[in-house]
Amino acid sequence: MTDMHQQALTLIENASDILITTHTRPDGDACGCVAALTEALRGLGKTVRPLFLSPVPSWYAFLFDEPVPVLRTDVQVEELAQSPFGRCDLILIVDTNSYSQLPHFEEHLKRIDTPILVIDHHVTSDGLGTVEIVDPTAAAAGLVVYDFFRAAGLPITAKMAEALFVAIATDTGWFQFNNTTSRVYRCAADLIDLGISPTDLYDRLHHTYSQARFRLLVTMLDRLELHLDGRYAVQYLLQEDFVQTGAVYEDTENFINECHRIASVVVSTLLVELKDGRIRCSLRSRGAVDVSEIAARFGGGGHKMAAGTFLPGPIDHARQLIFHEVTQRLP
Ligand SMILES: [Mn+2]
Repeated sequence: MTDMHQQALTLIENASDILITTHTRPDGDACGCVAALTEALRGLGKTVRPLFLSPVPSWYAFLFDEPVPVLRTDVQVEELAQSPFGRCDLILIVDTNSYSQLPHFEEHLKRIDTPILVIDHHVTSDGLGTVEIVDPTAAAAGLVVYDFFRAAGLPITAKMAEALFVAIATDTGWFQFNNTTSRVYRCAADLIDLGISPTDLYDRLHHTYSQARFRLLVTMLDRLELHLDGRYAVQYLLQEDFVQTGAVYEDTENFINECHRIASVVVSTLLVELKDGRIRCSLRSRGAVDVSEIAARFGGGGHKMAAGTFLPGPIDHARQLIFHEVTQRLP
């Protein structure tokens, strides 16, 4: 066990009531890690209170025994300290280490002096943790969590294995992205040996679109623009698209990857107009361009191949901002 793992375990052993949270707009890695850690720490006899900062996509709900409370929907930020969440003596933050990824919860964090354990795989960091297990070489936070469970000798139940598999499979694009190392496959193989079915999980996550979600995808694809000799793909969704299709923001997860079926596409963006008028910008790269640099220019972050940020609206303005950055990097 590394020093880092030992310190994390000591922090957990000394706690009795643990709040677990993750970044806003939780993806499969975030949801899987929260589910696996919740189960693991309950197995150690701890009171564990998972909390999401924005709604969980419906297709990840099966990972949780009961609905997980969402900040500002089920509990207000000002009420957190007086609520049962205020009783926690350890806060566990997984799959991020940045204030910008913890909107509103950030205010709570800055008011309290509860110890914080961070488990993450991002390079971008505000150093939030009292103790941090951060491994930027890991393809998913799920891998970092898995290594911690193994190092600490914590048993991995079938339910935890399922959650970790979802975490690892989604952050590697179901073993397609170039972060899919032998370490990823070894971990996945071990999780399969613990009794999970990758086929069942794939069906559950990828063949369960609502009609509204599929119509939203069609709208986005219909608007695809290719620039710079087809190397840069631009896609966008407006608020009216959500109204017309009946889809919700969470439905856009993974939409950006669709255009990478086109051989010429090196960089892509998906711009989504939010209810407050801001634009959520997601970026993907096939490697020649480090999109985390582009996101960082606007206060966002991520990885070389996948990053995101918020931009001021309207959509056309946001398109120009990103186009300018991409042009400079894709001469
Ligand atoms: Mn992740």
